[in-house]
Amino acid sequence: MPLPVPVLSEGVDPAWLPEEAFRAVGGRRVLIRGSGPLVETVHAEAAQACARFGGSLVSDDPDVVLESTGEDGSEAFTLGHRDGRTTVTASGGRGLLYGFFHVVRLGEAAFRGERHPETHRPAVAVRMLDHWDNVAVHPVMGQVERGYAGGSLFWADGRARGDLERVRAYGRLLAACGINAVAVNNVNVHATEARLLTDRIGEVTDLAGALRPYGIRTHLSVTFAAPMVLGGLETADPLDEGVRRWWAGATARVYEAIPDFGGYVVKADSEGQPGPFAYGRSHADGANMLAAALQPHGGTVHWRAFVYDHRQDWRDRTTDRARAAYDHFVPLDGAFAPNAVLQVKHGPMDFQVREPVSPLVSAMSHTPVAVELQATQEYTGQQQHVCWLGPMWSEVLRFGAEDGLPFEELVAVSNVGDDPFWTGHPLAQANLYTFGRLAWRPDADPGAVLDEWIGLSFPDAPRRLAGGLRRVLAGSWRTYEKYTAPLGVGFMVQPGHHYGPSVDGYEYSPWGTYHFADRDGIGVDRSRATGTGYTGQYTKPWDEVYESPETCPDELLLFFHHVPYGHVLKSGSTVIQHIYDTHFEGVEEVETAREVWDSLAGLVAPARHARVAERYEEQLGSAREWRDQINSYFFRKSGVPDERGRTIH
Ligand code: GCV
Repeated sequence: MPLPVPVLSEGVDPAWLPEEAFRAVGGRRVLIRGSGPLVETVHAEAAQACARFGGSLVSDDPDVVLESTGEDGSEAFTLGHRDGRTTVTASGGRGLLYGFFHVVRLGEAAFRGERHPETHRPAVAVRMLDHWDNVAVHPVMGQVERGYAGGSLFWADGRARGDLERVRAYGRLLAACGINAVAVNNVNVHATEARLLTDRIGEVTDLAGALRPYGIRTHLSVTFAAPMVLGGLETADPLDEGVRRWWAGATARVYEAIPDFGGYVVKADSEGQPGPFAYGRSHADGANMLAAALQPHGGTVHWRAFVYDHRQDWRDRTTDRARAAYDHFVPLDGAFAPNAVLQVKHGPMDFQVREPVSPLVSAMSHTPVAVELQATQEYTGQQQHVCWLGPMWSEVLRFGAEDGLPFEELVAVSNVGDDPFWTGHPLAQANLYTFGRLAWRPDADPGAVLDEWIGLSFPDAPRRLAGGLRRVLAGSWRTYEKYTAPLGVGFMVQPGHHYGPSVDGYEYSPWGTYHFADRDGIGVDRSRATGTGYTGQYTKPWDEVYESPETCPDELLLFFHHVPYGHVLKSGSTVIQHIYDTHFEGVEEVETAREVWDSLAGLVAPARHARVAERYEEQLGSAREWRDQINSYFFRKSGVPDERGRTIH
């Protein structure tokens, strides 16, 4: 018997799968052919849609045929429409599931006109969300580290949730946007969470069972020190035979419980997490030990490249955090096992609103690379501010992709929690959806993805609503960029929680994130000629483009160069005037967006409208704070007045 489609409890938002989204398929005669668990999921979906909209599951004369011809793991499907009949064919249940949701996305368009058979397949095989969820509430980081959407979806009251209906519904949402893997716990693995690998694996098994019917594989973050903290060994040295045996045994037991387990995610030698450096071993030694344990079972280790000195002396101008990941990992290219994937943050620092693409992404030609994006808005307004990240991610994913993608997999840090809107800010759902769709097709037009999200989440939206949603979301990333840290310099946030402005918050700290503003100028000199040499990590043409302030794109100028306030940008404005102008404009844009949102009252469900309206109040207050602190700071430092004479405090 297929499992029924998950039911949302009262008050939980259906996100991009409201019932109405199934109207077109549900009103038709649907024939399903094939067998296997994911075909059963499609069966349950189609049956529910038909029951709701008057169609039926039939054995002849269908309007739509959904056919799986085998039981392989391929995710591809072929869609066609001929002589009034729509066909979706796949060689296994996974492909059929994605084909079914594609038909849902197309709505009536799937059933009109002639459509030559077109095959759709994802550009990358693993499209994963990392949840930074703790099982036990952490005294500083709470239940979800950098989580802005309530508690964890997976963990409550110190254990895996008993009622997994919401987790099943989550799996369904993820499948409908193309995501196929989830890591269920934080990469900072604390004592309680470490045990998920061993005596608490049963809880992970339950979560995996809830996600599996929608084609989601479950992964686990593990601590490198597990052989010591869980196994009682005296060392976690990756070349020690006892340690290797311990991992092999622990991993075999995980696979007994979860035969399709995806593998491990590891943050090692990073921000205090244990790692191979303690034993004089390399990160390849560490990753390969885990890869060897996973290999017989078909699993993968995602080894994070976020390795840098977080105890830096701010007086030391020779150490550049931006260089760290490349410097650590490029010498190891070719040394990693085939099932060890290097997981690289998209920028060299840490998910700032504007960073160059990490040069490490395309430097590892003999190592599988996963690019890590951050859907949770740690530095981009914490789901209080509207900041749709589609255009930024699209720029990242297109960078260096002219002759094929320079990476093999995509990961995002999840922005979801147990909040009724899933993402705290209802409009932040668009980020999750966009990640899934761009992971499937990194060259997709993000604007088209946004329209798709609007179409699904607000079915039958009048033009004014669809237009309004587009207006408040489409430019929101650039708006956020305007009123926060300027020209790629980054940070300037309140230390610790990272919300709101504090220009010098990290300036004299050990974290390696400095702007070096003085009375004459601002920015970090990362040139080869006079700076830290970071520009030398890029290949042509970027090593040259970034090297000179004359060719460096304006939006990254202060990331790469220290320039006087009077430096003239390509836009024709000086740096200081640009800072003033963008900060005034950014706030004005939030004011306009808030008005647009207000004008949509009556067109959006009241609870959703109210939640967004509340957050606009917060966003506007915060944006004004950013504007005033940044403008005042730079006015006081530079003494240069605003040429338009606006109020600066
Ligand atoms: C999970 C940043 C965040 C940390 C996070 C870390 C990481 O430093 O502030 O909360 O830890 O990145 O990506 O590992």
